[in-house]
Amino acid sequence: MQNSVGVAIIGAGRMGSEHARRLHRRISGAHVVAVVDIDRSRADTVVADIPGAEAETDVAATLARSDVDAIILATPGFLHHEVLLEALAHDLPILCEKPLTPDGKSARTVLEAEQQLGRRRIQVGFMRRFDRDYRQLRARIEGGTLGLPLMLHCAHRNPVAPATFTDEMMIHDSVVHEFDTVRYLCGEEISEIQVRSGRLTQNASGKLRDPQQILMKTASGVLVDVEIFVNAQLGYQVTTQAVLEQGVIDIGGDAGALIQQGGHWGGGINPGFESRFGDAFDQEVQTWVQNLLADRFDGPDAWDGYAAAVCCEAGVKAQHSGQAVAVELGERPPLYRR
Ligand code: ISE
Repeated sequence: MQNSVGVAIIGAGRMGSEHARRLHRRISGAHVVAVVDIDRSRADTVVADIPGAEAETDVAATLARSDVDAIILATPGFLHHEVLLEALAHDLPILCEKPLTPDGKSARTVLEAEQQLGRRRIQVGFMRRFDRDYRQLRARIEGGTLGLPLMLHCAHRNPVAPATFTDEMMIHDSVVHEFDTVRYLCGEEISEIQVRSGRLTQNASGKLRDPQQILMKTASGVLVDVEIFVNAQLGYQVTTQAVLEQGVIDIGGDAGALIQQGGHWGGGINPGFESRFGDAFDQEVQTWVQNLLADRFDGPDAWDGYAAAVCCEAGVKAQHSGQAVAVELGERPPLYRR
């Protein structure tokens, strides 16, 4: 690869257009060569601000272009499978927005295709792994000075969910992040998932059960609870409290300026994930590009995407049954052992 990676962005929606702008304005060592969307006008709008980038509507033709060195896949998750297989057939590096695919079976076929290449080409967009707070918490847990982790209390609040948001999307779109962060923080797999709901907010539309509580257990017995509340009104908040044998660590509080004015004091709450995790997204994409230029791989890989997909399937089953559902991953293939 030369000294600048030519990237095609597949999908010109909320995440795809964010990534295109990010690559163009803030990331060094890469340039956007194409933005693909079945809706040409959306691709046109994104490339309008990016000199040299072209709008495309055909994924297969774009993947075959000689100036495309790598792709960022930002279409909805249910469209990922086919594009992943096609991009792997071209041996292209892929930064795949979460989820890898919506279920364990399709994720397995992606793992198999990647194993045939003999090297890891897919990084999954679990951006929280690039957030300073999460990194510090993991380093503290790994360092062991506070003893072993016993419990994690997590809150994941969105200001408001679209009217089309469903119970299943609470798991696939939102809690998928906690499935990954729990694995990342604890350094082990999740073995069991249960979902409860109680009093529901009147601010959710349709049949959505909001909020919900997700309970998990890891292989060694760490207990995890997650409040997922997608119409929390107050803003965007993602927090974790880790309880260890010798102490407690909190991350994710909004730590901006504290303002005192007119008989009040207070600060701001992030409005959305773009601002809350903006630095983490930049870090994620910049690290991916640097690794591509250096021909290395380091980041959440397809196994992490597969594990999260299996957890999502178990989570949706648990939503329906109300019972604890076991997570069965099978053996981790050698390509993904660290
Ligand atoms: C969205 O897709 C995200 O990835 C956000 O991080 C999450 O908070 C939100 O619930 C999802 O819909």
